[in-house]
Amino acid sequence: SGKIIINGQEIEFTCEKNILAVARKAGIDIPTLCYHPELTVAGACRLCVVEIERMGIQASCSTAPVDGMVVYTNSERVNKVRKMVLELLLANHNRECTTCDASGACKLQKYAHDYSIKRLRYPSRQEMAPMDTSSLSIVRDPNKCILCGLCVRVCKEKQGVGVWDFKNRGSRTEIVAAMDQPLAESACINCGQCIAVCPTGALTSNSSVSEVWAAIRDPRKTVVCQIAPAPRTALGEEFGLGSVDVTGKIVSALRKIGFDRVFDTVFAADMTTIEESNEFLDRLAKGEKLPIFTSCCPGWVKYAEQFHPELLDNISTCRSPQQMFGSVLKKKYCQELGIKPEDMFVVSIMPCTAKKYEAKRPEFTTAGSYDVDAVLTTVEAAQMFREAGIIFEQLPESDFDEPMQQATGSGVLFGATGGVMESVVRYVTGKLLKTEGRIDIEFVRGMADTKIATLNVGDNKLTLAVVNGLAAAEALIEKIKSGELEVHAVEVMACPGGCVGGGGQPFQNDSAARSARAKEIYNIDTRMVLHKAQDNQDLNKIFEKYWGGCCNHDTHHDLHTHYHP
Ligand code: HC0
Ligand code: SF4
Repeated sequence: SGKIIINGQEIEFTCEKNILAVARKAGIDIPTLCYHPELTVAGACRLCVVEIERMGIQASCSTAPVDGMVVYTNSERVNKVRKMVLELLLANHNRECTTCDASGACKLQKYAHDYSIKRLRYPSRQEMAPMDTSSLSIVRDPNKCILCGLCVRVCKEKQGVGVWDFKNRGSRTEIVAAMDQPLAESACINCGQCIAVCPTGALTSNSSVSEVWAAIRDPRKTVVCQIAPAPRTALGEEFGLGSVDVTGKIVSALRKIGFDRVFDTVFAADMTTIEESNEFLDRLAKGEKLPIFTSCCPGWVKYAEQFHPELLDNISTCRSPQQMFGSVLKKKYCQELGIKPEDMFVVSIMPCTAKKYEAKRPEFTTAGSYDVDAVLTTVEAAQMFREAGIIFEQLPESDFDEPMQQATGSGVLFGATGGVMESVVRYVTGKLLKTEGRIDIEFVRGMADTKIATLNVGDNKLTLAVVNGLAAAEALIEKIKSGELEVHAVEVMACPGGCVGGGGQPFQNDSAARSARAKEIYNIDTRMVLHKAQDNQDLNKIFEKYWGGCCNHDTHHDLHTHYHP
């Protein structure tokens, strides 16, 4: 600890690792492209340079504060270097901002404005390299890559997957997917965390917007939408409303743009809670296939298929809420409406790019038609609303459609890390101990990447673990396999903070944004009337009407699946 002087202002530092963090703490921003507070420091882009007395120009991300240091963040020399860095990057960049999905969210675009870059002294790049559109989830445009390496680091450090890497050196340096293959052929789990950290439009979601417009405009199609838990506290950010609950406005907007029915994925999350909790209780009674792992994150499921085939029997056979709802709509609700599965077009709004991949898994079809036809990310949904001229901020709130209208707070919790576990615990305690009302399970909450606790539920002493980020999941799996840790159930979500931090959520997708979204998820739960899945009366009626009850042979057929290595 000590004090440094930044721009004449004395600032104390304690545990900050670099000058950049000290400055930002004091309310002085320094531009960065290759820096991310949650990843290792690369010091590659040189945009964060500052001038330090007796040390000259230094990168503030990789220079530690030393007591007595005198730093200038905005001197003439500093700005000259920054402008040159920006000009060099722009010279080698496809600058078609008007057609770029990242326009408005791009840091290179922002800094070019901030630093008044008007005319480039360097010729612009002539040859364009082909885009990689092979993946259902992620599109990569190499012409917009600035080689910051954040995608390389997030995939390696947070997910332990390591799909992206540098190739060649010097001016021929590029970033490629493993073995220089198309992304779809790699071990990519589709989580989109590389999109979330990419400062430019080099990585974006594989948009389903035009496909959805086409279905809405097709008179033969009944278009149905479901909305996941996490987008409801993030979509408002796209319209300047902050991380507040905008569920009712999203429903209104979807009706306005032409959806025939609008449902809540939370209804299906309650369904998942009931099916999965009973599967868990059954395995506990038999003492088999424990610990049970959750199955709702398709990033995690693909990771397990590729790297832990020995665990596939432990993963819950439940389909994710997205796919349970798709199955209900295409197998049952279609019949009720008297239409064929191929004449219904099911769209889901998800915080997630991996859900695009999940929807196209061959397991999840009905009579040759996908149970979920298209997945829009939160960002893509907002784009459609803007395109339709909807003034989102001013929309009134609407309710979801019947007969699958009710939802419980526990289902909403699915959107934050720990939420699936909390829902299961609420269901199990409600069932075994006949408890009424809401029970909050505090240990599962919060943004730590690993949370473990032992709870007494009736005669059962249950050790439960919640992880987010697959590197954290990998560490936990190693402890379980070595016998160091004995657990009964594990919730795994690939993204930091769970789905609130998904790869399809608005920028800035940083820890502050994730915490704000998660906080509102818990606020929604407290405001709702029902808090455990078994209290959802619409759901109980649907279970009765379609399958003669829950957790039986027929629900197993329609709502569960099997995973293969
Ligand atoms: Fe999630 Fe889900 S909670 S995975 O994070 O389980 O995407 O929001 O929709 O399916 O419900 C994502 C979010 C979902 C599903 C639910 C689960
Ligand atoms: Fe998708 Fe959620 Fe899994 Fe991230 S944690 S990959 S948003 S399901």
